[in-house]
Amino acid sequence: MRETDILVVVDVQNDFCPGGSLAVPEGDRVVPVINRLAGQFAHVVLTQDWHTPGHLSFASAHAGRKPFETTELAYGTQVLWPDHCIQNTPGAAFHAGLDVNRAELIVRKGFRSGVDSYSAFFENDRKTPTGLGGYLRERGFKRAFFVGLATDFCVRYSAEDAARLGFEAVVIEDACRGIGANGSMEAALDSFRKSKVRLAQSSSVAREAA
Ligand code: VGL
Ligand code: ZN
Repeated sequence: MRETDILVVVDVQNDFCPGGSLAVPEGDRVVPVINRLAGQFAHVVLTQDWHTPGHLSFASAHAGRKPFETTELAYGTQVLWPDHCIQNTPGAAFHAGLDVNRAELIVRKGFRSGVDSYSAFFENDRKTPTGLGGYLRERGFKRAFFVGLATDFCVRYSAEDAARLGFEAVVIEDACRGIGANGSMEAALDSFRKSKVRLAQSSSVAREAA
């Protein structure tokens, strides 16, 4: 790949894999695909969902509410999730098979107790930056490839924000898996089509290099 390309590995954590509290179907299947891809990139960053106990995005923080229902918060509509990726718990750790050694940066997100953060670039208020945009710009990256979990939430919002910030954004479909809550998968694919996010397959990414 080019020197100005970077692979962004989104939330490949135990709680999003089978057996985890917010398991994405086949979530662990992305691991070998991502490890192979990582070897083709000169630069890799990881994101890590990193919530406080009792985080406002958890259904358990709202009396009488169940996971996957939605609620209105100050910054808009929020899906209520099972408790997941709580700081310093095994569920928040990266999947043991993920090759994290080459990662140059780990961006943690969702650590403010009152606001969720799907995107690697902005909190769900869509305004508060994580700093990743500045990091990528300052280091001269032009094109960001997104892989990981989940296609319809954190991968989606990360890729769309990258495009909005002026980076070329590519989602490598077979290196992602989705949650599929209330039509979220269809919404994501539709939204990728409308925004400037391109979809690719891992088998063709190496060939795109030059
Ligand atoms: C995610 C829901 C809640 C994700 C994180 O990584 O896609 N989804 N927290
Ligand atoms: Zn989360």
